[in-house]
Amino acid sequence: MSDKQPPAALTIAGSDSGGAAGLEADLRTFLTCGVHGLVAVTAVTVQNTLGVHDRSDVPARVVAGQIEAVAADMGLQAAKTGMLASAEIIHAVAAACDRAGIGGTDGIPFVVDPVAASMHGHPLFDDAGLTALRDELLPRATAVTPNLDEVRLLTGMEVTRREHMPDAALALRELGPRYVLVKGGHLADDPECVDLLYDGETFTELPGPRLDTPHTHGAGDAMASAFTAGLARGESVPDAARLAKWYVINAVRNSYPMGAKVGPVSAFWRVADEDAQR
Ligand code: PXL
Repeated sequence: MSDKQPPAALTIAGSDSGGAAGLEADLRTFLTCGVHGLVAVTAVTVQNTLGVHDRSDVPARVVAGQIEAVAADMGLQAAKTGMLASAEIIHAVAAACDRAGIGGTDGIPFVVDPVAASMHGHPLFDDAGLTALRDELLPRATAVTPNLDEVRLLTGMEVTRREHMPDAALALRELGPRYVLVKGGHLADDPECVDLLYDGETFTELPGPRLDTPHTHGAGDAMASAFTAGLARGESVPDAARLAKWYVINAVRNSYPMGAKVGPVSAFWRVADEDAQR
């Protein structure tokens, strides 16, 4: 036994039976960033690389119960959201986070990844969910981490060039988060993959290469959970964002084919070769 307690982070997210995205990606990322993973499951998806075939949402009361139970007894240093499934679950998450001291000005750092659709385009919540996320979670967020589709859903702004990203960050910050991290991965014509961090005063670019692989399932989840892990370890928001960018570049660089379509990003590169056996 070790007396040393690792930092802990909570993911409030859905399960991906394919193990590429969702809470499975979050837990793997937390582990490989040295952080104990706590979970509040919001939904179970029936999923493979061909799509999301079915899903069952967890009752809102049970989602809130998981958050409060782990916060009350085990303690956590950061939290994140992924798939939130419905407006009802989002109301319950917001109330549970208030009770658990997650988010807000002096609360536990809280990363809101505004996951709106699966990578196959299946909605992971509806319009009421989007409104609830915008009105109830963004004002509590330490940071929000949208891709450009999510920027459009949240602000109505169409970002088609890197130069548009600062305006999108300004608009998102008006919705209440302390920091905005806009991800440039969806700018297919951009030769690089640059993300932008904004704190209300300063824009910080997080540079990265555009990697030539179709296998990117779970990249957004890996980035948001590495960011959350950095915060749980006590890093500043800009340092945690840089860690997340480094982590996701390596995760995509080491991604692998599986199934008929888009394969998962990797965490094997964080594990010793003899353990990973690949
Ligand atoms: O990558 C976003 C995401 C989050 N959570 C679940 C998902 C997906 C994408 O497929 O299935 C459960």
